[in-house]
Amino acid sequence: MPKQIALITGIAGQDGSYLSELLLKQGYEVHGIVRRVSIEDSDHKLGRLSMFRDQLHLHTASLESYASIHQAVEKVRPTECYHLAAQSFVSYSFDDEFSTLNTNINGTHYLLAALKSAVPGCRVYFAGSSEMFGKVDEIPQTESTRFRPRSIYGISKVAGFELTRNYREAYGIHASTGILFNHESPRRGYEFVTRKISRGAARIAAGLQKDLKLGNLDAKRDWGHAREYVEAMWLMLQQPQPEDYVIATGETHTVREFCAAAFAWVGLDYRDHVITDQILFRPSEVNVLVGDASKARRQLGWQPKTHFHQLVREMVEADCQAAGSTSKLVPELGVGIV
Ligand code: F7E
Repeated sequence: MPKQIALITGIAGQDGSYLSELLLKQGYEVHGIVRRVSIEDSDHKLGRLSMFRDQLHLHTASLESYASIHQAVEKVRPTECYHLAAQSFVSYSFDDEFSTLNTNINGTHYLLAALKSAVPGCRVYFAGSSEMFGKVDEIPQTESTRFRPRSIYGISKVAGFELTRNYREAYGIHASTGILFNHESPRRGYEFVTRKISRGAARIAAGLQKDLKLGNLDAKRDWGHAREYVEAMWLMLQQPQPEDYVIATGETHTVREFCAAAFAWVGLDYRDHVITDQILFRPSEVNVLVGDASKARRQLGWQPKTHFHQLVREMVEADCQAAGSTSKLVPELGVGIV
């Protein structure tokens, strides 16, 4: 069998790090595109890759430059390409609409065009998002649910989805989109709500901070484990035909429930520490997301394994270790108080 060569954009992120590990284990030659600033500040920006960095091939390129993307693709000549890089923080997309659209839409277009020109046989994964569903038409959401995005980020992902579909239909590229619902882990960035909560609970328990400021506690999300979601990405590219798949747990919980569970693991009641701040509410919110991953189960043989409470526990325990506090493991509180 010819050597499998993977190219990952966004390799330094949560998903990129789990995906690299998975592909290295399977014997792939793994290449990643990173920004120049990441190399310059590698201890900090490439921290998630530190355990296996010597096994990776990193290339500097910018999603804002077609020339640099084309050059990287031409040099690596991948057999599989995973496009994970994006401005992925929804809140920020309200503050800087133009750069979010520019990076997320043009970046995807540049990559698809470069692959088509240099390695048209390369299989491509595009990281879609449940944010594309926005003001949802139906519950749960499936591959045929209408997209009604409620943020510039969601709009940029719908455009990326359509670009991917168009390259598949017009040029015969093996390109698939994973419509991934929220996926978390101890490697999640601190700006996302789950990590903000797990870290906040751990630091409060360690006496390092008193309160935690959050926005909308009533938003509902379908939270799974990122390590399992990258397996679905890989499975999509092993299929004979390129298609789009919803990847989700099928369970939804409020941000408030996440708080209750996380604080309970450190023996605290979130109501004594969580403060809501209007500034952290979004101008337009996605109120409820819950996905139906039956197609992925049927066609890819993929299904989620980590339950909500296990995920919360794993995140809180990791942050407790970092903060020097101990998880007191009192799940009953977390399940009970909301
Ligand atoms: O917010 C609410 C917030 O920023 C979740 C990204 O990976 O998943 C992620 O997008 C919910 C929202 O993730 C705070 O209003 C309350 O309702 O963790 P988040 P997200 O916006 O759902 C999708 C699938 C992606 O594709 C995205 O790239 O939590 N919330 N208080 C808060 N959110 C944040 N960040 N901070 C708060 O203080």
